[in-house]
Amino acid sequence: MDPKSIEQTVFEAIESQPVTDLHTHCYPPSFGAAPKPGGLLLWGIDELVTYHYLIAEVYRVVPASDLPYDRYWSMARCEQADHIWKHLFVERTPVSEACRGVLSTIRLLGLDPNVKTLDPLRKWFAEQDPDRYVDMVMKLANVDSITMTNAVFDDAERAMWLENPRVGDDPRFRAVLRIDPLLRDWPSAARRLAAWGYEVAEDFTGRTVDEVRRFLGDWIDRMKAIYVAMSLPPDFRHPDPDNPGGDRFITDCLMPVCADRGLPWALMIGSRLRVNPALQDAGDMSGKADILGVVNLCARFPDNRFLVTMLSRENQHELCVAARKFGNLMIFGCWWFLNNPSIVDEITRMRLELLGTSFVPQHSDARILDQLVYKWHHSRKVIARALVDKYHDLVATGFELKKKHIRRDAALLLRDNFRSFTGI
Ligand code: HDL
Ligand code: ZN
Repeated sequence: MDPKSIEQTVFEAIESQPVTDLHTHCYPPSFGAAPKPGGLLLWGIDELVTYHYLIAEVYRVVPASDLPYDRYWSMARCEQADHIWKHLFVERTPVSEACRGVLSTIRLLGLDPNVKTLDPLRKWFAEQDPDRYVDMVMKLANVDSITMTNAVFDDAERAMWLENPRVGDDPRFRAVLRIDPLLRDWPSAARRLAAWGYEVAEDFTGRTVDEVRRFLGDWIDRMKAIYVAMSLPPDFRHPDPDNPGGDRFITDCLMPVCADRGLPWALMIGSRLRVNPALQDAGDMSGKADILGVVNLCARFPDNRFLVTMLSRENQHELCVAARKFGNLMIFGCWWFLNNPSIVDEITRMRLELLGTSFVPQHSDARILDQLVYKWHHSRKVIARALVDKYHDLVATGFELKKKHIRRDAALLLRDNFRSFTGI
């Protein structure tokens, strides 16, 4: 292949390859769509502009001394959006990744990113039907399947599943059983399972093991979950002598159920929650974790599969090295505070050099449906650029790179590695 044609072939392959997005917080309209109170499908310009990343950023410009947090939280969504638009997009240059993302989405939808107020954009969104808008966004983002995050310990979402077990039956979406409290706070989680009718005791007496397994099986089946997920703090360890209940849960319940069903366990490690509680979802931060927890799990449970992403930039190289040691470990994404072009570039190049094409370079983590448009538009460009340089290095060895190789690699990285690791 002529080196000059590598760049064009790579960008074409990456742009045209449909993505299976392995981790988002998006929902189909069956879960209720904003602005319906309690609707879980968040979409449209006011949700996009008030995404919690932007709340954190606007509070750097207009401090709580000028706008008390509770005053902000009492504002209507459109008032919050107007406040953010004014201070981050009009009175300052929207150069941050979260700001740029909003503008990319507006432009790619064919709208004007230079409006001084949001009203013209609100008018266009008001004409959209949420269900058709899901199709429009998936087409623009070239995403063939959206993987949800279904938090069974969230009372509102659990009620929706209990009321209508088919609520997740939208072919554009796949479900994931999200169970953070079972490790983050086993005693409280055990009490809730007992309240839901499972014979579970905090000290694992009686039928606890069987009943926790029944709980997991009931919800994996109800949701048709394609994996089980947790976000874990930087101090996550396994084994963890300070969390004997959590260790028992992993060893006697979660691992046997996942192995029996062939489901991976996704660990998202490094989120230190609510360091600034007044910022609510915007108040979490990252922390460096100990990779040994991942290494011990992969070694102790060879029949289980682990999807792992870590939040600290400082953990990324050792996570790559751990993936070289365990075929049952699939590392994925540039999560949350790592989803910035400069860091996605660094991590992707390192992963290509250490793992070849045996990893999943990105997920969107979209919380607002419209974000799929910018998160994938931005990520594809960075991933393509890294691949171009790696292919140039490869061709310099005399290897005869062909277009079919590039297309195959794009499919592996953006869809097939995840699909084959989860068996979907
Ligand atoms: O725990 C998670 O899944 C994280 O992705 C959080 O939802 C986080 O608030 C987020 O939105 N990250 O992008
Ligand atoms: Zn997430």
